[in-house]
Amino acid sequence: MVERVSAYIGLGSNLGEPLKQLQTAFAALDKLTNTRVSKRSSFYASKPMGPADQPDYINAVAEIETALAPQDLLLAMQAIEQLQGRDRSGERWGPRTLDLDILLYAEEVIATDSLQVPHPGLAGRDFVLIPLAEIAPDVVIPGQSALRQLLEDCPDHGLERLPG
Ligand code: A4P
Ligand code: MG
Repeated sequence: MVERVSAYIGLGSNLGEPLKQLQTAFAALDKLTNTRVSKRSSFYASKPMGPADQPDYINAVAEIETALAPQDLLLAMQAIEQLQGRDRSGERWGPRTLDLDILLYAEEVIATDSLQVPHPGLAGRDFVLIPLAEIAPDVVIPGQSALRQLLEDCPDHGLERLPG
């Protein structure tokens, strides 16, 4: 039995039927080698952070149990983004069919060119913090305040939890 750790993945989409994109991505994460999705948050509609002339986003967070090393997990997630039609040529923070971010990986702090964990955008994003708090209210975020505190300090992107 390979040792597994808990990691948290942020999912976001605002193109090509975002809800379907996220459902497909949850299933794809669950199929990765030595990985399973152990919890999934509700889906949330959110106003775009960044350029305002793009559709609203759907966001969610997954808890996974994985034996993949962080770099391998990143590559596997980029392959899922690719399969779901991700086009990386657009502007920063522009619209996308699927964005998968490693928010947390166990309690590790990673700072390489290609991977920073905890995800550097975590603290300022209610569309990440609120779904994360839904499935892991007491999770430890290395180097940062408690999740509750981050939520209090976070700007409002008009998050709306979708029913079901
Ligand atoms: N990378 C470094 N650390 C990580 C990590 N922890 N997880 C690197 C994933 N990737 C990480 O990412 C660029 C590079 O980040 C990768 O090559 C990887 O090596 P990307 O997915 O190619 O590009 P991106 O996502 O467009 O860039 P960026 O700056 O990460 O965008 P964000 O921060 O993900 O923001 N508004 C709402 N309401 N909801 C959203 O989900 N998302 C964005 C994108 C903008 N506005 C949004 C939302
Ligand atoms: Mg990204």
